[in-house]
Order: sequence, then structure tokens, then C-alpha cells
Amino acid sequence: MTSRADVPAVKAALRSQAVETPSWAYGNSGTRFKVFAQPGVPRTPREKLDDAARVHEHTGAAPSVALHIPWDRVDDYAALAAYAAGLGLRLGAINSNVFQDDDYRLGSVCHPDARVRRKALDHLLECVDIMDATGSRDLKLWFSDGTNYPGQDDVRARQDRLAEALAAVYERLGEGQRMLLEYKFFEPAFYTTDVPDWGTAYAHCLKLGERAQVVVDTGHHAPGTNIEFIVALLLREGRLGGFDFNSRFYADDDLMVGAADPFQLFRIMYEVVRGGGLDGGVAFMLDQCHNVEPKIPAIIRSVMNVQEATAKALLVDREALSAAQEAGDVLAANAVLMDAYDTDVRPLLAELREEAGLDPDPVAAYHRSGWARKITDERVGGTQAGWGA
Ligand code: PSV
Ligand code: MN
Repeated sequence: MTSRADVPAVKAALRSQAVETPSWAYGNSGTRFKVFAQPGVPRTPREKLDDAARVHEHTGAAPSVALHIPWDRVDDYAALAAYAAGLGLRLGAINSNVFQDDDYRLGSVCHPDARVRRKALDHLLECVDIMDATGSRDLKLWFSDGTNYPGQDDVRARQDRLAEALAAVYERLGEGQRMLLEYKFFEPAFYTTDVPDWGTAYAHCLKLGERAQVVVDTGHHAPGTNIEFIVALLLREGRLGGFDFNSRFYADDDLMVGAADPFQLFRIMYEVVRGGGLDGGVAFMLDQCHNVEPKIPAIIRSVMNVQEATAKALLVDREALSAAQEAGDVLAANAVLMDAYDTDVRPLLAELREEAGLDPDPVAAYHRSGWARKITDERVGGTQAGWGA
């Protein structure tokens, strides 16, 4: 360990960090060209939870699972929550889906037709009903709304429609429930997007109230965007509700978090630590798709990547950094940060796992467990979960 740090405090912070895994990452996924099926993929929400339980079993750091409605529609959500509890899990954020219906061709809550807007709003309100049954804290809203051609719709009016729907949903939230508004700079709309950036999301959240928070999906920015600055700013304003972690080379690639640019993830996590974001108010969620790699070990790897970036961020010698910054010593300040980033934190995390009674190598432990073979043998027949299912 090269960085001077209070190792027990670093370990305590790491022990309290939880990463939420997304139900859809356990299902089949692909690109708009092809969804690839993999053997052993879950057919039901319960089977997704069975897989998520393996991730938690081996990492000790993934106790909750986000649901996506209607992909995870069941008759009895309280029973699903009880099933999760039996596996040592809980149900996390409820993700709404107002992007996979023919009615939403021109948008959902921003659609020019009041009938479609009402249908989309009813879905969002249904998601809050589901939260009541599952005990979920967060409703995650992502809108595919936007336009493809200049003049296609009134951009300003679409903002008014958005504000109206958000206000209705906010009003419906129960005590302790939050609304997380996600932004994305383009796709599927190509000309205008109704919630394209953190500023738009923040402006809407500000009007709604404190329980409306912005969610930062790390894949939803233009190349070169300084995401850690956005994180620092939202934390300062008390409006960073959470992350959808993944990584990107080109667009919304949904690759494993920390795979494409681990240094960026470290810089983000440093701002989280610096801004007090490890206190439970920020949800660390994954939003990934494992199209070509086996899913469960990829999700385990992703949780570990978040832990590694967090450990490095916690190792930053904040006193030395402040001293260098105050002295205007650019090189020394940068060196303090790089010193933490260059630290090999794998032994520290291995030790932490052993102290918790876990295998120090979660991926190897998963491979040894025989779970992959078991689900390949047993999950035969039925329809595998996947986009749209
Ligand atoms: C949109 O690209 C997004 O990031 C939203 O979070 C969706 O709900 C999610 O992906 C599902 O694929
Ligand atoms: Mn997302």
C-alpha cells in the first residue's frame, strides 16, 4: 500500500457499500442487430433473483436487485419480495418502461396525444404501486422521448408535458420513496431528446422537491464529458440520487463498469467520497448488458470493479491533497491522486472478503460452485428472459 491511509476506516467504508444489480443483466440481450441467447438464462423474475443471489453470495456486496416493469411483471410483488428475502436479497429500484409499446412511437409522457400521455402516466403510477408492495425506495424514470426531425413537435410544449407528468408521479410518492430521473444525450431519438442532460433533469427535480433526484448513467454522455464534475456538482446540490454504472467506448455500450476506463471510474468515485456520497443516499446500481460474455461472472466482476475504484478513492490522502492544492502545487496534488489510483487494492479487498468469510476471489469461487452447469442443465424449456420479455 503506497498511500498513507486509515486502513480500518477504508475497510469500514467498503464494508458498507452495496451495489445493486439489474434484473435485466441476467437475461438475454444484444444489439439492435441480434439478441444472443445463452444457455441457463433465467425464464422468470424468480430465476433472475436466484442468479442475483449467487452474485451476492460470492461478493457480499450486492444485496439488492432492480426490477424493470413490465419485463419483471408478476401477479404478486409482495410474494416476489418475500422470495428475494428468502435468498438474502431485497428488491431495489423499480425501473419504468415507457419505450416498448407501439403507442410510444412519438414519445410517452411528452407525446402530442393526451391519450398516450395518460397511458404512460398510468404506467408510472403503477410502478409506484409496485414500490409499495416491494418496499422499494426508488422509482427510476428514463424516457426515450424526443424527436427525429426539426419541426416534428414543439420542443417547449414537450417540456411542459414532461413537467406535468413528473409532478403527478411525484405527488403519488409515499413517504421515504424517491424519484430518480435519468438523462441520456441521444438515442433512440436523434434530433432532440426531452431529458438529454443533467441540467434538464436537475431543473425538473428542483421544481418537484427534494425527493426528486438525478441519476447518472455513466454511458449516457458525449465522448470527453467530464462525468466526475457532474457528480461533484449534483452532490453539492444534494441531488445525486444514484448511478447506473456501465462503461462505453462509443455510445450507450452497456459494457462492464470499469472495463473501458477504470481511471474515469476512480475519478467519479473520488468525487463521491469527497462529496459524502457513501452515506447511503446515493444508489450504486449497475445498468449493463452482457451480450457476448457469460452474465453472472461478468456481474460479479462489475461489482468488484466498483469496489476497486471505491477503495482507491478512499485511499486518496485527502490531507496531503488539500495541502498541495492550497499551496498551488499542481504536480504534487496530481501525484497524490495518482498515488491512490496506482495502488493495487486487490490484496486489501481480498483480505476484506476473507474477514467476512468469503472467498478472496469471487469469480473463481463462482466457477467452482457448479452453478453455471446446474442452470444450464435445469433451465430447459420455457422462454428465456430477454429484451421485451
Ligand atoms: C436507457 O438507455 C437505460 O439506461 C435506462 O436506464 C433503461 O431503463 C435501461 O437503459 C434499460 O435497458
Ligand atoms: Mn440506465
